Amino acid sequence: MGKYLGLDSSTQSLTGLIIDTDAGRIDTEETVNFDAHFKAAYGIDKGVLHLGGGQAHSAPLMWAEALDLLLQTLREKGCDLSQIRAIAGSGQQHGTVYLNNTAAKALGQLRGAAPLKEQLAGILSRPTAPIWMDTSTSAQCEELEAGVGGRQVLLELTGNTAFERFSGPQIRRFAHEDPAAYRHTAYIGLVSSFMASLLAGKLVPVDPGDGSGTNLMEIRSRQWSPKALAACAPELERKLLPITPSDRPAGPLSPYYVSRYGFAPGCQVFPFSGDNPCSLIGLGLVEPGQVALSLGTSDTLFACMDQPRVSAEGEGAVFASPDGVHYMALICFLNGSLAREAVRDQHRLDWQGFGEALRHTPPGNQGALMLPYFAPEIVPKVARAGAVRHHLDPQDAQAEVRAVIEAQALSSKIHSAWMGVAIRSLCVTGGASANEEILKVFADVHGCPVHRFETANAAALGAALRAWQGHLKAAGTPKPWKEIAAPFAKPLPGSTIQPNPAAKAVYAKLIGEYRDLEKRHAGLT
Ligand code: ADP
Ligand code: XUL
Repeated sequence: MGKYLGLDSSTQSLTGLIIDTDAGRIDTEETVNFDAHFKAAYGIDKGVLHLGGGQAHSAPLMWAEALDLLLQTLREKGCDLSQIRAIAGSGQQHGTVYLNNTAAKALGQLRGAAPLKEQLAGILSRPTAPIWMDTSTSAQCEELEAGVGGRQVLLELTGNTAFERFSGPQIRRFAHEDPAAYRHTAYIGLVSSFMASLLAGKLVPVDPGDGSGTNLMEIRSRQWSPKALAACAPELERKLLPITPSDRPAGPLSPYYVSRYGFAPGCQVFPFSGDNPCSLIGLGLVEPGQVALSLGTSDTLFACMDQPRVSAEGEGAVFASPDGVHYMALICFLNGSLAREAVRDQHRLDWQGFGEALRHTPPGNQGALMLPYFAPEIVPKVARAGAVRHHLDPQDAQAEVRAVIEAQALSSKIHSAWMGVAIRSLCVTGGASANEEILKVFADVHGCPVHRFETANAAALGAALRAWQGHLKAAGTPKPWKEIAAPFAKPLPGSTIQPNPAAKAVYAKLIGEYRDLEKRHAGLT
C-alpha cells in the first residue's frame, strides 16, 4: 500500500496523477501543457510539428523537458515524492523515437546536477518523432501488407490492417527516406518506452498494449512477428526494443530523480503503455463487454474483449490490454477536439458559449448535417481535409456547433458496429468530457447512459493503477484487477447522464441519413 504515480505523455500535455491506495483516493493531479511552455522553443502547434505532406511529428526532447517541469512543479506544490512506491505511465500511441548508440550510456549516467534535456541532447538519431496524426505513409501501408502476403495475413497476424499512423509504416518510411540516419539508429522505441527509459535511466522495453499499435506484434503471442519485421525495414529485429509484460518491473528509478526531486531510491519503474490501453484500466474496463469513450485530442471509442475480434473493414484497431489477459477493440477519430475547437474558434466562442449553442438547438439540428473533416480522417478514411456541410449555414454558429457534435456521435455509433458489443452504457474521459452538453448528445445518439468519473485523466489514473498492481505482484502479494480498479474507477455519484427518449428517437431516424451522406462523400474522394 502507499502512493503511486501515473504519468500520461499525450499529444498536447504531460500529466502526473498520484493515488493514495490507503485512502482509496486520487491525491494529486498536475498537467504541463506543451504549447503553454514550449511553443516557441520547439515550433509546435497544439503539441505537434506539421512538416507538410501529412507528416505530423513531435519532439522527444520537449517531452523530457516537460518531465523535469512537471516533477519540479509537483515539488513546489509541496508534494512529498519520497512516498511514491512505483511509477508507470502512458504515452500517445504509435509515435516512434529513434536513438543512436550513445543512448544507453547517456541514460545510465544521468545525474541530478543538470536537466534531462542537456544530458540527453545527443541521443537521438532523428530529432523529431512521427506521431499518430501522421498520414504520410499510405504507400508503406500497402507495401507492408503485400510484404507479409496480403492485407488479410497482416490482419490475422497482428490484429490490424496497416494504418498510416501505426509505427511499422512510419519506420519503413524513415528507412526509405533517410537510409543514412536509419543506419545510425541503434534503437527504435515508442513514446511510451522512451518516457519509461527516461525514468529508469536505461532502455525500457515496449509493453504489449502499445506494441499492438505497430502492425509488427503477433497479437496472440504478444511478441514481435519476425515476418512483419522482415517486411517492414532492414535489421529491425536488432533495432526495435523488445516486448516485455506490462507488469514486469523495469528497474529502480534513476538516481537522477532521487537527488533532484527527492524520490526514494527504491521507487520502482514499470513499463509504460499506450494512452488508450491505460484509459481502459483507468475506467475500470477489466472485464469484457464494457465500453468507453475518450474525448481528447482524438476521440476514441473502445471496449474490453476476451478474444481479439478483428475489424475486417479495417475501421477499427485491436490492442492487447495491459491487464495481460484481455484485448481492446478501438476506433480512433482524428477529428475529435481539433474539430470542436475549429468550430469554436471560427465562431469566436468559448466552451461555455459552445455548451449554450447545444442547449439552444434541437436534436436533429432541423436537418442540418456536417461531415467534420477539418483534417484528414482515420474513420471513415478520408484522405483530404475539408468539412462538408449539408443544409447547414456556415454563418449559423449555433447550428454549426450542434452539427459537429452530432456528426461525431453518429459516426461513433455507425463505426462501432464491427466490435459486436452491445453498448449499454458509456464511461467517458478526456478533456471534453467536462462538457455536459456534449455528453448529452452522445447519450441520446447511443441511447444509453453516460457515466462520468472523478478525473478526466483516465490514462494517467490507469497508469497509476498499473504501478500499484505491478508493485503488489512484484512483492508477491498480487491483487485481482477488479479489486485494483474498484476504489478509483467508479462513476461519480449523481453524475450519470441519461438519454432523452424523444431525442433518442430523432437520432434513430437521422443515423441512416448521416450514413448516406458519409457514403456519398466517400464516393467523391
Ligand atoms: P490529450 O490527452 O489527447 O492531449 P485531453 O484529454 O487532455 O487531450 O483533452 C484536451 C482537449 O480537451 C483540449 O484540446 C480541449 O479541446 C478539450 N476541452 C477542454 N475543456 C473542454 C470543455 N469544457 N469542453 C469541450 N472541450 C474541452
Ligand atoms: C489511437 C490513436 C490516438 C493516440 C493519441 O489509435 O491513434 O488515440 O493514442 O491519443
